[in-house]
Amino acid sequence: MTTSSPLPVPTPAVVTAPPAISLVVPTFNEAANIDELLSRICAALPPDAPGAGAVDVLFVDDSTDNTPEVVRDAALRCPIPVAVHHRPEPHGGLGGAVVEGITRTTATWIVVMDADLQHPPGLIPELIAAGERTGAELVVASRYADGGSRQGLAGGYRMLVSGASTLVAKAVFPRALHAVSDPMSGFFAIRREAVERGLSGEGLRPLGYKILLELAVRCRPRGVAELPYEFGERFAGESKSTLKEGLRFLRHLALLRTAESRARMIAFGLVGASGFLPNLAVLWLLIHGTGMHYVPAEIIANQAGLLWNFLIIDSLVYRDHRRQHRRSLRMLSFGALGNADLVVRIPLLALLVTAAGIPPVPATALSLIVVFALRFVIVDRVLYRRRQA
Ligand SMILES: Nc1nc2c(ncn2[C@@H]2O[C@H](COP(=O)(O)OP(=O)(O)O)[C@@H](O)[C@H]2O)c(=O)[nH]1
Ligand SMILES: [Mg+2]
Repeated sequence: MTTSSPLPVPTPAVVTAPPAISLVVPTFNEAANIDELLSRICAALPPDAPGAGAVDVLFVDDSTDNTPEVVRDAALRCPIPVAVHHRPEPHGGLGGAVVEGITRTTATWIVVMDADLQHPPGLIPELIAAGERTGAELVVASRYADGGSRQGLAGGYRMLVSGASTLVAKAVFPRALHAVSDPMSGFFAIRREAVERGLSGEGLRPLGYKILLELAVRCRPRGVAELPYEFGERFAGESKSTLKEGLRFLRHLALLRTAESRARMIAFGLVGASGFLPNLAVLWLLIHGTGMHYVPAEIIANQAGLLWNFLIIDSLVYRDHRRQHRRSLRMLSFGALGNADLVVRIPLLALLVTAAGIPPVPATALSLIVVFALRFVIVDRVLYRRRQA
């Protein structure tokens, strides 16, 4: 940089309150880690530091040991508010605990971290700063980003399982996890707006350990940032992760994946069914208004239904999956497919009218329903096939 560059024009000071942060810490028999964890959290987020925002900590506990008492005792010595919610029933395991914790907090930013100090509390201010700086709704502390490490994973077997499940998750959700190098991370910060989007959509139903996967897929955070970190050794106690967790993870993936296409199928069905109305209305007008024969009338009326379907499906259902950039070309492909079904529908219609004696308008309605199922399969599988990352 040269010294002759002009002085920057001072920007007017914008006074914004520092964002409030709620830490959500799931615990299962972590009594021996609580003191150390809280003292490191307080060192990382001193409440009296200049510009410090409000911070609170919520432990969501499913322990069978005295972890809740240890937390309450340590809270008395802690300068930031600390609460513990012991769940009578451990619904959804670790993931369920985190969701329950999130819904019990109110801060703008929610930070989720483990209690065993494998997640360094010193990184929390950087997670929030990265989110504020970039505007990202999700900031992931990543073992796989450049500069990160997973040396705290006990042994080659756990390393292999972690690496393999990361690859599988990214292959199953190439778009949702595109910017997330460590979707198995249990250490991240997420803005409340993003979580609320997930809660108000299909809801959050994590199974077991992979809560970030659940949030990244169901909340679709707008903007993701990552910070590398070193996944440390457990401070005390034992890992609760088991082989059963691995099987749960696969079930979780399958549930998330099918929930997504199920939702699309429902949206597609509703839009398609609503397209019957313009189709049948135009058909009725042509037959009864102009005396046109029902076959050419339906060929014309079909265009009205297709145009209606295309506009809604293209702008709402598949807006994030467009493979063809030009709208006119997408419309032509959609129209070609939509009219191709006339090859099946017109003979079917003629059969219904002439052989079964059904009047043209209800016969058309019936033919639309029959061909509708077929159309979904073709559009969903061919025209809007998911782009691979
Ligand atoms: N509330 C709750 N916390 C859990 C449960 N299982 C694990 N945890 C906590 O989740 C965090 C991560 O668990 P850990 O055993 O360290 O998993 P690992 O790091 O993958 O070996 C720790 O803080 C655990 O105490 C559970 O069923 N309920
Ligand atoms: Mg751990």
